[in-house]
Amino acid sequence: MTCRDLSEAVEEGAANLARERATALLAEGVEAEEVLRFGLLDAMERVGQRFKTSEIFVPEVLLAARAMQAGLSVIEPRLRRNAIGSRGTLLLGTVEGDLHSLGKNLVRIFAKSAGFTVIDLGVDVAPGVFLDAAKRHPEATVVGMSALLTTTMPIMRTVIERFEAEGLRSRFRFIVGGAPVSERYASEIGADGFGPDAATAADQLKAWASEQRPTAGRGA
Ligand code: B1M
Repeated sequence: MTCRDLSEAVEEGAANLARERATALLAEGVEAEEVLRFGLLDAMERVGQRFKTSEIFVPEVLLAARAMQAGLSVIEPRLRRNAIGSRGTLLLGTVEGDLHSLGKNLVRIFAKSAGFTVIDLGVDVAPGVFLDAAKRHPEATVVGMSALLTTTMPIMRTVIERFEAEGLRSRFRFIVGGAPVSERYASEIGADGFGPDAATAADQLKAWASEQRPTAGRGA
């Protein structure tokens, strides 16, 4: 069994097979991070390319996403193995109008393994829902937003603006990510951090958690 076998199962949208192959790879001693990278993420990369060139369509992409999620659920406990006590609370969601969940789910897994409590608000999360969650969870200090569509990226700015308008901006740090999002865009919309991938996002969270929070010069 190789990661390539798993990757093919994901690409074909065979969820049960993906689950079986991910389980077999772990049983053979392959590291969960390797399974993630070469068995799951590579497959979705190819699926994206084939979707772009109209070789496959939404139903096939959806099946592949389900198969990836099946594989992810197998490796998740291994990725979380090193989790320690809570380092803080993250409010996480894919922004309004956007149904892409896999990247957001990966951020959840990596943040949890880094010791954070994650309030996962799901996908298609309206700015008001982020705000309500901020009010309901006074312990939360970070908001993480994922966007996969160029049309939904601007919602991330709206969320930050709404937090500013409600006087909540200074309590939070904002981290954003998703395939079309760049460091430059993150900075343009006033986010504090950008995650090119979920592991780097978790590193950023850890760095923030170990810092003394600045109290001046950061928004309302
Ligand atoms: Co959609 N889709 N999709 N899709 N889809 C893309 C994003 C697209 C690039 C495909 C393409 O054309 N090549 C394209 C967007 C083009 C654009 O905006 N310019 C696209 C489109 C057009 C659409 C629809 C409009 C298609 C249609 O209906 N005609 C539609 C929109 C629906 C909606 O959201 N309203 C749609 C639907 C879907 C499915 C539902 C079928 C399915 C999603 C299923 C699901 O998520 N449960 C789907 C999928 C799977 C994809 C592709 C193929 C794969 C995305 C993915 O999950 N990648 C994608 C092509 C691509 O991205 N190459 C595509 C794996 C995932 C782990 O990566 O989410 O990028 P990603 O996360 C990465 C990093 O970005 C980062 O960490 C992860 C790696 O560790 N990251 C963060 C992500 N969020 C982060 C947050 C952080 C930090 C890092 O901090 C908080």
